[in-house]
Amino acid sequence: MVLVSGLGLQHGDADVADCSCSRLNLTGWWLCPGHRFGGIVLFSLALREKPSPIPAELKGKAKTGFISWSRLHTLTMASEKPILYGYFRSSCSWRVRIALALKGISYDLVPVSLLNDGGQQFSAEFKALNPMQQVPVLKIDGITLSQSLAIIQYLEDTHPNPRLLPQDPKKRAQVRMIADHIASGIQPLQNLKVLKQMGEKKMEWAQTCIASGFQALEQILQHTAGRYCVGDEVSMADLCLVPQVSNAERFKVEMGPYPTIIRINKALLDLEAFKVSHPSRQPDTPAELRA
Ligand SMILES: N[C@@H](CCC(=O)N[C@@H](CS)C(=O)NCC(=O)O)C(=O)O
Repeated sequence: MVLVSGLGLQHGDADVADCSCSRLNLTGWWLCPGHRFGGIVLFSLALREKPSPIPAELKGKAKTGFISWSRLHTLTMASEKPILYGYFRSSCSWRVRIALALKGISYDLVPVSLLNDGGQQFSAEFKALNPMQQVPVLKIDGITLSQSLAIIQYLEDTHPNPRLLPQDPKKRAQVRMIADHIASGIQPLQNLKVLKQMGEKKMEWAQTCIASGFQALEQILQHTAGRYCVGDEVSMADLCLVPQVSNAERFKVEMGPYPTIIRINKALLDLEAFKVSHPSRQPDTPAELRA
């Protein structure tokens, strides 16, 4: 018997349900919906062997069925630990680190220094992973994803707890609005690539972009915020807010005019997932910037 756990299976997963109809080489499986990751699968190595009896502790909770070798391969691929290619100070990498921490997904980190070696994001090896030459990149479940919001959305779809997008369509749209406000309307304007073009004016440019984005955001948050950006639940909007405030502080933006942003940021930084993912606590954080 081989025990494979943490596969991200969902109870009622159509793929898994279909497996029982497969006419290919079969192996036994059990699906336990109570498991933290949604399922435990136990494989028998013998072909066309009947599934072994369900252990007493899984009786009533587990299902039995069959699975094809090709599906077994897919599931086994899916069981590999995700790999995050990121940089300690990258705000977009931090968004993804917070999501991984909140959802309790362990991962391996491959640091990509945006400064060393003229920028490791420009290496041929990294360009093969992300032609856009930006972090973060997440290798997960046999696919390679870039774009932090797309990554977070995938994590949300595959690991729905805790929820980062509210179920209510209006709140959900507000979360996306704020996330896009930061991810499309502020961060790209003060990205490293742009700042390099600005030369000596980079500080002034970054301050102007962040300040104008924050002025608008402050007004928006006055309508949407509770304890956090949208109501009282942590959402994808909050995952964008905290790293952006950190950038604002780095570029010495005067934060006085944004009391709501300051309040929400402070509340979020008290949460463990935001602490462990903080740039001052990453494996690639230089000693002088460590908390
Ligand atoms: N829209 C992308 C933006 C990614 C991005 O701008 N990453 C920055 C770090 S936060 C980067 O890799 N910059 C490298 C460069 O400018 O050369 C996302 O959300 O992931």
